[in-house]
Amino acid sequence: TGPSLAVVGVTGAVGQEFLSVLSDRDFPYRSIKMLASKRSAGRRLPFQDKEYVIEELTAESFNGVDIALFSAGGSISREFGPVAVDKGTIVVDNSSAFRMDEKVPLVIPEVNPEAMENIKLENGKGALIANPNCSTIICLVAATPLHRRAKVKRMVVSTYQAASGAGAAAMEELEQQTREVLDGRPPTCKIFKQQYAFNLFSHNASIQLSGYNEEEMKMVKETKKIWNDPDVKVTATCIRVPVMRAHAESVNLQFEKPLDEDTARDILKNAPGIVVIDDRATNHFPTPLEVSNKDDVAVGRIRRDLSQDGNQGLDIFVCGDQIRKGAALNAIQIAEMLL
Ligand code: 2RA
Repeated sequence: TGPSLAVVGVTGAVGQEFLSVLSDRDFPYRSIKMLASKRSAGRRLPFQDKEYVIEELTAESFNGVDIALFSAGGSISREFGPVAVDKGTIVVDNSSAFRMDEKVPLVIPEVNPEAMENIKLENGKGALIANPNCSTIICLVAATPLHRRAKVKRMVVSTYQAASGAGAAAMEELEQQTREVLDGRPPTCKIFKQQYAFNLFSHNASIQLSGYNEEEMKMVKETKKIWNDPDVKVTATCIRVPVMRAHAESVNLQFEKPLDEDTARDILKNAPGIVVIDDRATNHFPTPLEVSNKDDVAVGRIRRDLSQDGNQGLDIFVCGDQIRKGAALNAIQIAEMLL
């Protein structure tokens, strides 16, 4: 029983995390196909109690596939996503290719499950569902419960993004550079063209005419779509920091209605997908290491924004695993909603 699955981009950091999450959550698939580029085809891949052979991704790969999890970059999603949909497959796409397409639901299961309510496996019709950008997911898992209570008028986000967002190679290079720098050797800078170890820099996404980079504009546009609120004011500054696999984000929220910090803390403590780490006495707050390889987004530093009148504003600090909740877990939670 259960759907037939395909994992597209299975050798990448997110592809590998798809497999971990499918196992951890005992996802009830009846069959699974491991798909990757020609370069990886033929490699053996142990998974659960079987050994699979990685297959080259082709149009025929989706024959008989119920759900395909894509994380192989935007061009692969643009080329093969519609092909899979035409074969009756429901595609959950981790790339940015279709996120702003108004016909494509952009879904965080804890936040806007209603966006995909018309997509059903039993219809036998293909469909495409987009996974939001990792920094958007991590921010909105924390901000939405507060938004639902007091309606966010303006959100200011500063992100501290991990190497994993740029892929496994960036994680390897961060480790290599750190060793080189500590040994007094020149750092290898192939991925970001600048030293990453013991440094931080503006996110590597391209800068637009507005002066914002694409990563920042994803936060702005995806928030408006996910909250179905084109008028909410959002601005973001995205920074790459020398951390392996979890993003950290400082989030300032201005509300339409007053929301005091104790009420906010209670809301967050009872919200899905969140753990509150907010201990002022011991200065214990969320850290990337503490959330790495975990499902929950950690929220702390919950405090009234003293630059605003009354209880109209709140500052919080959020950490979340970029590969897990930021990508693979969110996509598989979407797939679980189809069961
Ligand atoms: C990053 N959000 O962290 C991107 C990954 N998709 O670079």
